[in-house]
This record gives sequence, structure tokens and C-alpha cells, in this order.
Amino acid sequence: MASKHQADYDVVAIGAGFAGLGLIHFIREAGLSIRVFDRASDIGGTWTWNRYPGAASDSEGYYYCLTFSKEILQEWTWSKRYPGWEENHRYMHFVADKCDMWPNIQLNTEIVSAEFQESTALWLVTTADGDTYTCRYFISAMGMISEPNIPDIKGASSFEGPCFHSARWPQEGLDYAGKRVGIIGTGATTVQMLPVMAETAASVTVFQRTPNFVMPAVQKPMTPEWDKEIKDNYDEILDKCRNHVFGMAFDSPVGRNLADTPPAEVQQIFEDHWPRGSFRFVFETFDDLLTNADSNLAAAQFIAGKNKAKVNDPKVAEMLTPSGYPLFAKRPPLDHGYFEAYNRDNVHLVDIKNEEPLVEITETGIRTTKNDYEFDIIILATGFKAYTGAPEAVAISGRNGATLSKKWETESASIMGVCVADFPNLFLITGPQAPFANLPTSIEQNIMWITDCIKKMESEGFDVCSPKREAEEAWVAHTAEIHEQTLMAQGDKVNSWMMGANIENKTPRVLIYFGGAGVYYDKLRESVDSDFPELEFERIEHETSA
Ligand code: NA7
Repeated sequence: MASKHQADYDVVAIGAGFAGLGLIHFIREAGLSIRVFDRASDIGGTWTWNRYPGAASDSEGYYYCLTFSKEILQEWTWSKRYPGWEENHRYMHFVADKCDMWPNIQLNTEIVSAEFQESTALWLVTTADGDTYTCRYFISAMGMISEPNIPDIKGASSFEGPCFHSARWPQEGLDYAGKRVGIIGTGATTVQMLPVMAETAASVTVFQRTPNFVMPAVQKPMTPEWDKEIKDNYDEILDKCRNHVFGMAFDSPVGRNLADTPPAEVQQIFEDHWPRGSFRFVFETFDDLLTNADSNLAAAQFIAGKNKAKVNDPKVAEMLTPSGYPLFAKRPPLDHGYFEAYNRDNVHLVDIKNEEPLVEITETGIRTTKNDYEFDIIILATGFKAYTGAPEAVAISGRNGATLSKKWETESASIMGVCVADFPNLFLITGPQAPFANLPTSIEQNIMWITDCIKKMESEGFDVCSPKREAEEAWVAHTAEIHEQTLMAQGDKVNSWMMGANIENKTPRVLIYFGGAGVYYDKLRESVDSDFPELEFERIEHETSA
């Protein structure tokens, strides 16, 4: 009888963060074997690599988590509103222990290439040590903001002290107390890191190119009452995430546009919401802040005014004030004391865009066109190659020699961010042209679609699923059309990673589906319900055995 080509595993995935753990749950539940590889020495993904002081989720912890187990949702208690990396890490260990996931995880193992083999319809993956494994389905669970963007700064290797990217924080920790620290970049990472480091470092000097619209986080401890309220209402909370435009448990839309609201009332609504903290300020005030330029400007001015008032030195306050681009053209960070940190004597801000451009890194520090700054430690908080960077860094080759990096040279095309034409039996979790949303929500929705697809193939005896080119073209066109209608389309003006515009020598492109995460999750469901019209399913000839 005809027997299928044997694979080492049904599924091989790279990445043991939220996506890898979620996959282990769903794939095992489907009765299939899975191995998750990670080059890190521990599980945790983002929360293993980003160990910088102050690293925390900007989503509130009680919905920034995996939701497949109601038992875990009830058993795990967050200590605060925005858990830090240590707590996120502990949570992931709790999930892995509780669900006995460790046998499916292989750490300290970097996958360097993956190749689709036409004759067997298996993927062949190769590790850095030269070991090879075959699988029927190959999945990128590497995260959409995980591959560091390390700019080509002259002299970077000449610095005599530690100089590293913020997402390559020394795993053993870094003693920066009493040291002079230079930080390049002012994105969400630096906004979190600066206030904590400034407390014990001798000095922290921040090199800024573009100031951000920063909103208050308003960290607070979990209380027994709040914990009970969350656990009593988890179904409703998850339902909110499932339907929200950014996958968050927010009360929106609010049914009110700023454009139709009298100015005095607008200010009052902003004032009322500002102290509540989180991205709620954007989503629970007015529904037109990301689509109407005037409404956006009013919110932007309010935010800038509030932040400016926190900084004592008027010149520094001015330097920290963003202008010339809309709120959300860059991803706004959340504030845990960022602006107040600049009121300390040991914190300095250098404007490397308008006043003294960065020239080079020297043996002893950073040279600008005007000054030489001496440091003991330099941190490159310079962001990430979002969405495509991690899969591009692995040599992934599909049909007829197609590679992801070549395919995405000018346009980062996919079907709903989960699969790519020319790459059969390859799935991505939060790949390009998926929404930017509360990640665990999107991750689980993606995993459910992928698992349903695999289940169909297994139960109907298919060997290959090939994403259809016309379906990919349709998704690319749809995503671009929506993108154009939002103010985020101006991200190319300000190096936004949301358009890949932060990467030197790379053409800005549409990287994110902005039609709403809830709408997108519906589309994934519709695809399953209509038997995956985006994919072509095939059987191949199998060897005959006695
Ligand atoms: P971001 O938000 O991409 O910020 C990177 C920062 O690094 C930003 O201020 C950049 O300035 C700056 N940068 C990048 N390249 C250079 C060079 N060559 N010279 C000087 N400054 C540079 O990354 P984060 O790590 O802070 O946050 C990443 C996301 O992870 C965050 O949005 C969350 O979703 C989680 P620029 O703005 O381009 O002028």
C-alpha cells in the first residue's frame, strides 16, 4: 500500500515564546508531533532576550497571555498591571510546566536553514551544528519584533566596554551601577529603560533622532479585588480582545468622534482619560483619532502638552516634543517616568538629528559633530527588523529555489500574514501583513487557523498545501488599500518600523493590516469555514510498500 514519507516530526517550529508554547498546545491536541527549537537557553522569546531594566509589556498582563486553558487563566495571578520581563518569564515557565511542554522543546539550537523538498513534500531543517530534521509542516513562531536592527555605525566594534543591542542584553545581567551609560535611540525600549537605569548609573546620556508621542502607563499593583473581578469576567475580557481593533480588552468603539465633539468637551474627555493610562487613551476617548487628521492632531497636541509640562528644562522639554507627524505613525511608547528622568542631574539628552549628528563610536565613547562623550557602556536601543526580519534571517527556501528574503525584497507579501505563495506547508505566526495587535491574541488566532488547516490535510490525506498566488495578490492589495486610508501610512516620513522604514537601504512598505484585528480574526474564521479557499491542496505519489 502507499505509505507517506516519514518525517521526524509532523511540525517543526522555531521560537519558544508565546507562539511556540501555543503551538505545542494546539498541535498536540490535534494528535500530531511537534518540536519547537530555540537558539536561546530558555523559553520566553521576547522576554528572554529583552532583559533590560524596566522591560515590561505595554499590554495589561491579564490579557497579554495565552488563553487556551481556562484553568491557567484562573490559577495564574499577575502581580501588577504591566508585568516585567521576569514575571512574564515566570508565567511562561508556569505554562510549560503545567502543560508538560518541555519534552517538545529543544533549546540552545539555532535553525539556520529550511528547505522544502518537492519529491517528499517534507521540509528539511538544518541546525547551526549541522543536525537535520524533517517535518511535514514548518512554522515560524519567531515573533514579529525579534530580529535586532543594528545600524552600521562607524567604529562600533572599536568601543572598549560593553556595546550591545537592547534585545541582546547580557543573560547574566549587567552591572551598570556607578557607570556612565550611553543609549542610542528613544523608542519604547529606552522609554522603559531610562528611568530605571538613571536611578543607579553614574550618568545616562540619550542620543535622540526622533521624539515620540508617549502616553502614561500608570502602573499599579494587582489587588485581590481586581484579580477577582478579572477572573470572574474572563470570558467577557477575552471576547473584548477577540473583537477589538488592536486585540486589546478595551471598551471601544466608544461611538463618539472627536470631529463631532465641542472643543471644551474634547479637552474634558482627554483630561478624564489621561490618568487612566495605557493605550486606552487612544481607543476609549474617540473613534476617529487614527483616521481623521484634525482629530489626531488634537490628541497629539494634548499628549505633547502634558509631557512637556513634566520636564523642568524648557530646552530639553522642547527637544522631547514630537512634531511633524501624526500620533501612531510611530508606535507610541508607554511612560513609567521617562520625562521626569530628564529632570535628574545625571541624565542628558543629545539631539543627533538637528544639533549634533552622530559621527562614530570610538574606543571610549560616542563622537558627534560637536562633542566626544565618554562611556563605560553603550546600548544600541535601535529597534527591530519588524515582521520579516526573523524569517529572513533563516535561509528558508520554498518551491523552485524561492527564498523569503528575495521574495520580500520590495514588497512583504503574504496571505493574512500566515502563509506565502511559493512556500508550501510553511506557516507564519504574525507574519507580514497581519495586524499589529496585542500579540498573544493574534498568535492564538493564527495558531487556530494553522492547526485547522493541518487537521484538514491530515484527515483528508493531503500532502501539500500551496498558497494561491491570486489570493496573495488580493490580500496585498486589500491591505494596501486600507493602509492608505489611515494616518499610519505616514510612517515612512519618520522611520517607522511599522512600515519597515527604520531599516537602512530598505524600501518602506505596507507591513501591517490595519483593517482591525477583530475583522482580521473573522476573516481567518471565514477561511476555515469555507475550507481554505486561499490554498490549493495536493496529494503526491508515494512509494509503494508491501
Ligand atoms: P524603536 O521603537 O524602533 O526605536 C528605535 C530607536 O532607535 C528610535 O528612536 C530610532 O530613531 C533609533 N535609531 C535607529 N537607528 C538609529 C541610528 N542609526 N542612529 C540613531 N538612532 C537610531 O525600537 P524599540 O526597541 O524602542 O521598540 C521596539 C518595539 O518593540 C516597540 O514599538 C514595541 O512594540 C516593542 P528614529 O525614530 O528612527 O529616528
